[in-house]
Amino acid sequence: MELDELISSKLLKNWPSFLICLGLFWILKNVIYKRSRGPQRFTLEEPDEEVEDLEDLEDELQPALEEKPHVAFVPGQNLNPNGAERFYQLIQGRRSIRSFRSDPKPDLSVIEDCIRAAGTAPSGAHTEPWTYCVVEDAELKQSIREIVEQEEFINYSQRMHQQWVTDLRPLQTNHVKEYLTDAPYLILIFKQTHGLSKTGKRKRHYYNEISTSISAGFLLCALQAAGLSTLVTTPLNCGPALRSLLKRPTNEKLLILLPVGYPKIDCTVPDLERKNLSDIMVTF
Ligand code: IYR
Repeated sequence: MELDELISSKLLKNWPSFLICLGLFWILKNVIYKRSRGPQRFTLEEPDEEVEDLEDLEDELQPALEEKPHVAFVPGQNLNPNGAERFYQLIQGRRSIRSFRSDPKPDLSVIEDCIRAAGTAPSGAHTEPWTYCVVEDAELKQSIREIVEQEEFINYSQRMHQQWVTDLRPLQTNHVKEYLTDAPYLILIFKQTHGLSKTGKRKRHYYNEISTSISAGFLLCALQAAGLSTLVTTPLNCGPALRSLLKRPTNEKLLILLPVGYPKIDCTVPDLERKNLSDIMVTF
């Protein structure tokens, strides 16, 4: 019997073990390949311009905060029995607004108070890893609009999955973003992926995205309390260009962009319903 005939007859007889070996080889190959590529990322996610090198952080161990004795906690309005109900009444009236009046323009001091409130949010190891950029300048708003519309055109036509575009249809959105030049203020919220210590070395910023998102939530509540309207936008693929436009450092990554002001008189909103308490809350 020829050698190749011998191999093929053995393979044919032992085909179940051959298949098992092939399967094991395939699994092993995939595990090794996945490991070599590092963690998977959502393909539409913006690539970090700068890969964080954790080894390059502060080498001497230093607590993020000064080690001081704790102080007594003085409760504020914590005992208000109607507080939650009143807050619910206020916040349930909030809607995402996409059509803004250029005037009247709210006082900058009101925006400052809202951002002050946002700055009271809890953060990982109290690192406060956020930067709020407030844009009032018309030319700058125009440049922001151009960057966003250019990317959103590609997003809607190529990057976003057909299901995503379909899901957005009831909201009547598209790549044209008039609110970016109409709204009297744009607030660009950046998360800081790391900070700088007193000695100028990189300082770890724990849970910087969660912390900044919580802070942004506080801002939404404060704006609502101030009688202002806004829209949470997350302009896909615009982060680096907007960061350079505003000359922000590379440790700051754009998380959210909010147009802020008053709605146009004829402004409409989608006819949405909210989930019931029983749909969002489970009691044990
Ligand atoms: N960023 C786009 C698309 C968009 C995405 C989601 I998710 C929305 O809830 C709304 C819009 C835009 O702003 O048009």
